[in-house]
Amino acid sequence: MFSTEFSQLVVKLNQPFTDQKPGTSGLRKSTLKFEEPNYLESFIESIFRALPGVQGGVLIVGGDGRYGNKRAIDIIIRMAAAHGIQKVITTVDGILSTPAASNLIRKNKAIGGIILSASHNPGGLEGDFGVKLNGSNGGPASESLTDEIYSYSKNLKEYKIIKCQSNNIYSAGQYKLASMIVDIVDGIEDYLDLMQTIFDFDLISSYIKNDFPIVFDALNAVTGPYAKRLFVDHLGSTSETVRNAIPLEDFGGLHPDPNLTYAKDLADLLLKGNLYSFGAACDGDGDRNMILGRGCFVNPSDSLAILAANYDCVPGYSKGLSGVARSMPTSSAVDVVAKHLGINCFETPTGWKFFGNLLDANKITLCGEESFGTGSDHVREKDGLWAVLFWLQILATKKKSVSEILRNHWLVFGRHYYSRHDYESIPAEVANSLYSRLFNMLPSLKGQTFGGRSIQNADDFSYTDPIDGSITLKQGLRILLDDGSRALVRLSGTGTKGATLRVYFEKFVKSNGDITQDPQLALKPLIKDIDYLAEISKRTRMSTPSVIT
Ligand code: VG1
Ligand code: CO
Repeated sequence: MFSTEFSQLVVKLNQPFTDQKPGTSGLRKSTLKFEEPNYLESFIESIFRALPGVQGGVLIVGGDGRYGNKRAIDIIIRMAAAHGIQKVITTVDGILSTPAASNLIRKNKAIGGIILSASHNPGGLEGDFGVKLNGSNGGPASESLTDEIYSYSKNLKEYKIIKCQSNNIYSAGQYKLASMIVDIVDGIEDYLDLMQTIFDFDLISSYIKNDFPIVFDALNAVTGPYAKRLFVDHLGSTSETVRNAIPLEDFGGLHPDPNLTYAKDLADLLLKGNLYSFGAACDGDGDRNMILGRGCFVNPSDSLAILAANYDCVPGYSKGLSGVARSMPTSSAVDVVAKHLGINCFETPTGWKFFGNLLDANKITLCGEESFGTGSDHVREKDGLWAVLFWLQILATKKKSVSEILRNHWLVFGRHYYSRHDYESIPAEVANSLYSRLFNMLPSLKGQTFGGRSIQNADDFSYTDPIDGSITLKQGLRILLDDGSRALVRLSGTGTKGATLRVYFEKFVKSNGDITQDPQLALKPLIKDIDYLAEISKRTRMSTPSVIT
């Protein structure tokens, strides 16, 4: 319980706050950095100065349960009260996934939400912490808002906070702090209610109870409590369905990034064992998803295309799709489906915020990224468990295995061989010089041979938002070949140790071609030539990437 005794404090700062990068909708740093005095407070103060509607507004706050989550919620609540927020809505134990936060913002007409997570980065004292800001539409803060936060943060001299005994309440109920209401809600049921408006829970339930065993790995992160309530309580699956179900401050040492490297135990269960017909995992904050079938892995780009192609299996989308979108590095598999459906397909820069305007304007219903992110207009974030339910709904309707669904898709639409190679934690100077060297080479590449084909164009991707006309430059280097194949190079914006170089490869094979190859083999000429051209292994001194998807 909050003490009734409190006073308002204005804390003076000795130095300005310069860590917030312009154009990024949050702050992601090492946990230790966030432990420094006034560090978190400085960023939160900048948010409260820039966010519209703070006086008398409603704010959603919660996080993925990593180390620092509860302390941060406490600080944000006390600062919110000092800034005239009317109500903060947070959740039992402070556990709130990113898509569930997006839902709460929209449902409660909040001015925005603060989500405490470094997403798929490891947690704990040796890991990372993060603060993500979402706006009133439920999506990641727009670039104009984050630029404003940045300009406040640079000149920050003080912050406001309520001083009172620390709050340790994390059970449901309403409390008062000064004149502000703190509403602690369950959080999970709101989200599952939304899922029930989209999917047919009865159909999925009877399917998975009857000889279609599934397994879900929460990687000791935020989705555990959601998944247990969903799969066990609502859908009637056995309690063993959810692995690593309790959110832990350090994720039990796991790296909560659902890919074949970091969710290897789950991948092995599906790829090597035969206990389960379907497997899935989500990341730290529950917005990413990985889908596996018995003996098969679904590439996220294919996953988006398959969801779009099978939209009519899902009651929530039975009226049809208004359009689809994918980030630039995501494969064009969904473009082919959009063409077939006669709807628009938009190509945006990396990052969910670029889908926001298209979703708000009802130009798209589904969207996704190659980085294990898929979502729809039901919220303004990618949504891990939603994607899992979408897959289960397709499987329960078609009564086919995951590998049959995949194969049938390629037989109809052709196959976009696709892979992403990540070189993690490389020295920033190495990454930057490699990148600028390749950038400088772009104009001379046209017409040259690459991966056995001719380079049709080579450029740095830029994007004009079709709704507000805003322009975003420098979104990744592209080598585009005359048969539609591509090799792309980007620097990650989410890593915290050194730099991460991402290299993406795509090659299309028609439905009557060889659709059964191993992607690394099918893409070998492209992989070999980008290494030669950009001197990746030579400059990074890494003979293989850290993660291959
Ligand atoms: C990565 C992914 C990108 C995703 C972003 C945030 O960014 O590539 O597709 O939108 O993470 O995901 P980058 O700059 O490291 O490539 V999450 O799960 O942090 O909300
Ligand atoms: Co995430």
